[in-house]
Order: sequence, then C-alpha cells, then structure tokens
Amino acid sequence: MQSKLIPLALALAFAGSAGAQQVVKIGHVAAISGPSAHLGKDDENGARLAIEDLNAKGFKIDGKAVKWVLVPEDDASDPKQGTAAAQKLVDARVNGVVGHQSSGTTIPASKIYYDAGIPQISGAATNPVYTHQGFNTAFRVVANDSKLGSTLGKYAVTKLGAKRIAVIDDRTAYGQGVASEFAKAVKGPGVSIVDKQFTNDKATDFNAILTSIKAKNPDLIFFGGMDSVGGPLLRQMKALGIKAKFMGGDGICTEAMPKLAGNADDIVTCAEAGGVLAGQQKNMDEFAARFKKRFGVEVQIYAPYYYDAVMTMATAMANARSADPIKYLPYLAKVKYQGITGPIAFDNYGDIKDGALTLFTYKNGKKTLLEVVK
Ligand code: ABU
Repeated sequence: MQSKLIPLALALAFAGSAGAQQVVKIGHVAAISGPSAHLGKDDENGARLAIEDLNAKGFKIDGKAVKWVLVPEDDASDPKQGTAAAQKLVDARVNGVVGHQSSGTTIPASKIYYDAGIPQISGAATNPVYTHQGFNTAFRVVANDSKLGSTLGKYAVTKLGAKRIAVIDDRTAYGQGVASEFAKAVKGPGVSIVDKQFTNDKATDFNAILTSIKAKNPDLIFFGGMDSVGGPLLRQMKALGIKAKFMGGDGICTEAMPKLAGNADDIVTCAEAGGVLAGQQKNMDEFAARFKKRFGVEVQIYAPYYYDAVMTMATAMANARSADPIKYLPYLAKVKYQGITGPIAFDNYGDIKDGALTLFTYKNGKKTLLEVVK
C-alpha cells in the first residue's frame, strides 16, 4: 500500500476560493486531431453529455445553483501537446480534469495537475504508472494494463489454445506496456513467444515485420497499440495469408476496427478495460442510444466511462459541498458512485476498485461481447 504525497501548491493555488462557485469548469483532454481523433472525440462527447445532464438536472452544490462548463483541449496523443494542454487548463483554473486519453500524455500531464492540486480522472489511460507516482490527484475509472495484458494472455492460452504466439507493439507507453504484460502471462509449458516485433503509432506499412512473423508460423498475433495501426495491420496480415488469430487490448477494441481493418471478424479477440455485468447492460444500451441521438455517431469505446468520470467528480463535489479542489479531493478519494459502467470507488492508488474487463470479438462488422472477467 502506498502513501500519497500531499501537493504543496494545493493550498496556495486555491486559497481564497472558499464558498460556492456558480460556475464549475471541468477540463477534458484527448486526441481530437491525429489518428486517434475518433476515440478522443468519443471521450470528449461522453464528458459533454454528462455536463449537459448536470445542467439539465440543475445539479447543485451545497444547495446552490451551478453552471457546469466543459473546457475541451486537444493533445493529439503527443506528450508535449499533452503537458501544454494541461498547463492551459491549470491557468484556466478548472475545478477538475477528466482525461487524458493516451497513457503517453496522461502520465506527464498528471504531474502538472498534481502540482496545481487539481483532481484528474482518466477514463481511458491504462498504463499502471499513471496512478503509481504518488500523486493523490490521479484517478482512473478503467482497469489497467496489468489486468488487461494478464487476462488476455491467460485467455489466449486457455480459451483459444494458442501455442505459438507473436507479439507486436507500437512503442508507446500503452502499447509496449500491455504487450509486455501479455507476454508475461502467456509463458508456460507448451507455449512460446515465437517472435517479437515493434512498429510505431503512425506506421502504415507492416510488410517487413509481418514477413518475419509469417516465417515463424504463429497461431496467434498480439498487438499492443491503437486501432488506427491495428486495423491496417490486420488487413495486411490477411493479405499476406497469415492464418493466425489476432488479439489486442482496449486500443483496438473499438467500433471503428472493422472499417479500419477492411473486415474484423471472429479471428479478433480484444478487451475493453471495464466490465459491465448483465444487470448493468440496460443502462449501457440506453446511454449508447442517447449518445447516437445527440452526436449522430456510435459510441467507440470509452464515452460512457468519461460520462461516469464527470459524474463521479460532481458527486465528490456535492459530498464535499464544494467544488474547490482542496475541499473535494478527499471526498473523491472515498467516493462511491453507481455509474452507467458499474460501481465506482477508488483504491489507495486511485485505481478503480474491483476493476473488470469485457472481452469482445467481431461478428458481421459489429463488436460482439464474449464475456466479462472480474
Ligand atoms: N488504453 C488504451 C488507450 C489509451 C492508452 O492507455 O494509451
């Protein structure tokens, strides 16, 4: 169990801001441009829907009316843009931040929020480092890559019967991390990693690495990275006549994957870093329908988690009777919120307690549930 550091600047940054605020600003940062823009927009719109609901319901703090405002920023999944966006939100004196989307931007940005004493909840970044830096301002409402990689590794061996496994990652904090956790979990009698290759998060041509992998005759290829690379990788894998199954983490577990791959079918297994149990499914379906009506597009993956992140933050503010970060941060650490995605409470690191995963495949071009794993 790790003790959290107390941010020195916290008291100073918000000194004098006691009392009810009429305007509560929630920052959101994700990739709104670049290859993962469809996912960043998904997150942002999830947060936007929550803000609209809070305003529509007249959600008050300490009995006083509040105008809830979303302050959106784009980091393009670039660490430098991520820290610049974080500093912008600190300068704008937001009351809290939901984001970022990629682990590669979330981790460096978290230091900026911590120094400013601003609570941050990510609904997508899964690298364990984010919540293990001793920053008491860092929270996450999804499971992390240790859980993702190890669950997928066990599933590959025990359920899919994989023996000869090839691993590719995109060298990002997320892709490399989840691939490494996966590789640890598949080691065992009769199972071997026959090849390890890497690419990058902007690559489009995978001929060289796939040719190397094909020569090793794998029965399963695991990819650590996002759908913008995973889709074309799967397409080229099939074009080269590689018959292996294809597996990846939450980065490829999106509604866009079939389009990006040309066709994603039941050779694909992937995992969303959240687990919606049967009793919860109705809420998720209702959310998906509302989201489609409001924004005209399907949920990609993490929109409901960002919706819940905003609502969790608002609940902590209501419990604290204040949107002042210094006052509501302790309430956020011990919050209990029943979200669309399930019950939300945090452990001592700021990770979701009892985080679950949902395994998916694809059928007829649609993401199709396999099972929820606790
Ligand atoms: N969790 C997959 C996408 C975001 C990230 O962790 O980089």
